[in-house]
Amino acid sequence: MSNLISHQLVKYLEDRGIEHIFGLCGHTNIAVLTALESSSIKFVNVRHEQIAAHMADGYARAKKQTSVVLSHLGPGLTNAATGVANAALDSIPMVVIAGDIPTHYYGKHPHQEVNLHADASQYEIYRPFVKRAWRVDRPDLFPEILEKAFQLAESGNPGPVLVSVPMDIFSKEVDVSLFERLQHNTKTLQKPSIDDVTAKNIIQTLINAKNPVFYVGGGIMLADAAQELKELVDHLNIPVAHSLMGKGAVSDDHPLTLGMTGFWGTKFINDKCKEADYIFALGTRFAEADSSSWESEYTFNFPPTKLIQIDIDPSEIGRNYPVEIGAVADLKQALTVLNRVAKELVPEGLQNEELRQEIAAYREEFKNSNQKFITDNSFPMQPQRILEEVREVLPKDAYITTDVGWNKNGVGQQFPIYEAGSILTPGGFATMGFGAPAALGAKIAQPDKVVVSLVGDGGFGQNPALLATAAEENIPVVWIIMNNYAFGTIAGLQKAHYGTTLGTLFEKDGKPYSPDYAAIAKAYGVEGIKIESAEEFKLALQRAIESNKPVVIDVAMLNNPVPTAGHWNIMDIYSPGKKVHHVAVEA
Ligand SMILES: Cc1ncc(C[n+]2csc(CCOP(=O)(O)OP(=O)(O)O)c2C)c(N)n1
Ligand SMILES: [Mg+2]
Repeated sequence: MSNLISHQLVKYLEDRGIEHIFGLCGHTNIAVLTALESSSIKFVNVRHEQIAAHMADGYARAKKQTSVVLSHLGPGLTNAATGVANAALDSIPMVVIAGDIPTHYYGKHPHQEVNLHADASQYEIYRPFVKRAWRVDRPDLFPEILEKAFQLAESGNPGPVLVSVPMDIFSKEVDVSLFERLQHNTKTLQKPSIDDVTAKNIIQTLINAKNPVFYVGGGIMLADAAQELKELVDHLNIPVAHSLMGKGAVSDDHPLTLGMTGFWGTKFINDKCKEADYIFALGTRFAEADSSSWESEYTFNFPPTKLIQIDIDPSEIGRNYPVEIGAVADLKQALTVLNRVAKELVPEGLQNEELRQEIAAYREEFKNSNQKFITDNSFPMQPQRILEEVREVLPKDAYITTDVGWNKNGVGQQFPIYEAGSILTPGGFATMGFGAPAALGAKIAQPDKVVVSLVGDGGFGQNPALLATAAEENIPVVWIIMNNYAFGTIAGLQKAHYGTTLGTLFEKDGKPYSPDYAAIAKAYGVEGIKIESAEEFKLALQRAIESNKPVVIDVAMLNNPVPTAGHWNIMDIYSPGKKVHHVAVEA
C-alpha cells in the first residue's frame, strides 16, 4: 500500500511524539500544512521564520524534546537561519524541514531557487551550523533520511539538522512499509557512561585536592543531570562556579553555588576559580566570555590549576586548556557513577563549613553593595532594581528568557535562578532577537509555568511580529522591555573607547527616541503597559502575571553598564593596555 509522503511525514512525526510544529507557509510546503489539518500536531503560525526558529529553540529547551520547524524555500530558509544557528551554538536539538524547488527543475532557475554556485543548493547555506544538511533527491529516500535526522539531532552533542525537501517529493506516493519499518527502531538512545576506574581516579583526585571547584555548563541541563550534580556537590562539599549556560544547574540559593565566571562574573567568583588547585569541568566549553578571553590573571589559571573535564563531545575536551583527566560521557550517566563511587570512597562525605560561611558572607556583601541601586527611586529605573523586583514577583519555578544586553549579562551575574533549565539564554551565538520569541516556545512547552521574557529595547525591536502569534494563540507571556533607548551595551563600549555613540543610540531630532511599545502591543491585540515611575513597576508586573494574558511592559531604564570584574580581550584591541571597560551613557 502506498500513500502520499506529506501524510506519512505527519504520521511519522505524530508517532515520534511531536505535538507542535513552528513555521511559515510557502508554495513549497502547503502539502504538509494540509496534511496537518487532520493531525494531533498543532501548527504554530508565525510572521517571520526567525521567530519560528527561536520559538522552536525555546520550546525544545523547556520541553526537553527535539523541536520541529517547517519552512519555505529560499528566503524562508534564510530568514530562519539565525534562529537555527542560535540553537546550534547552544546544542539544542531541532529538525528543520524546508520545502525546496521541484526536482525536475534543478538548475533551470525555477521560482526562488538558490543556484549561483550549484544547482538546487539552498541546503548548503546551513552547512556551517547544522549537524548535517540533507537534500532529498528521491521520494523513497525520504523516510530513512527523516529517521537519521532525528537520531543525529538528539545524539552526542545535540543540535539542529536540515532536511530540504523538493516540493514534488511531498506530493509523491511511497510504500507505507518504508515508513513503518522505522517504527521498530528505538526512539531513545542509551548514552555513554564512564568506567569505575576513571570514576575512582576522579573522586580520589577531588578528595586529595586542597581547594577544588566544580565548573559546570549547559551540558548539565542538556543531560538532565542537575539532581545528580547536586548529590555530588552535597556529598563532597565542593563549590560550584558556572558558565552563562550553566546558570541554574545548581540553584543560586544553594550554599555552595559561587556564581557565573568570566567577564561579567564577580571578582570573588573569578578568584575562587583562579586559586583552585583542581577544576572539575562538566559540560562546558570554556567559551571566551566565561573565561575572560582565557587570560590567566582573571578567571582560570591552568597550570598551575589542573583540569578534570567530562563532556559528551570529545572535541570540547582540552580545546582551550590542558586536561589532566578527560572523559567522554553523558553527564547524567557519569554523575550517577561518580556519586556511587564517592559514597564508597568517603561514606560520610566531606565537610567544609568555612567555605560555606565564606560564600554566605560574599553574598551578603554583594547584596549590600547593590542596595543603593535596588532602593533607588530614579526613573528611568536602575537595572538592578528592575531585576530585583522581577525576582521578588516571580515564582521560584518561573521560566525566564533573556536576550542580549543588561538582561543577559546582568541576569547571569545577579538574578538568582532556582530551578535547573528555567533560564533560557542565547549563550553561544548571543543573538539579539532570541529572547522575546523563545519565551513563546517555552510557554507552549510549559503552559502551567509563569514565563517572563527580559529583553532590551533593541532586542525586542528585532522581532515585534511575534506579538501576532501571541495574540492569535493567546500565549500568556509577559515581556519586560528594559528600555534604555539604545543598543546600550554597545553604546557603553563605544563611548568608553571612542568617546562617541554613533549608531548605538536611538535618537530623533537629537533627542532620545523609542517606539511606543505599549501601543505596538495594543495594535497587535496584546495588552501593553508603559511604566511611568519606579514605584509602578512591581505592581504592574504582578498584575500582568495574574492576568494570564500576553502583556508587554515597557519600562524606561538607565543606560548604566553591567559591572564587570573579569576581562574581555576586545578591550585590548580597542585601547591596548588601558584597561578600559564599558561606561554609562546618558539617554
Ligand atoms: C543579531 C545581533 N546583532 C547585533 C548584536 C550585537 N549586540 C550585542 S548587545 C547589543 C545591544 C542590545 O541592545 P538592547 O537589546 O537594547 O539591550 P541593552 O544593551 O540596551 O541592554 C547589540 C547590538 C548581537 N548580539 N546580535
Ligand atoms: Mg537597549
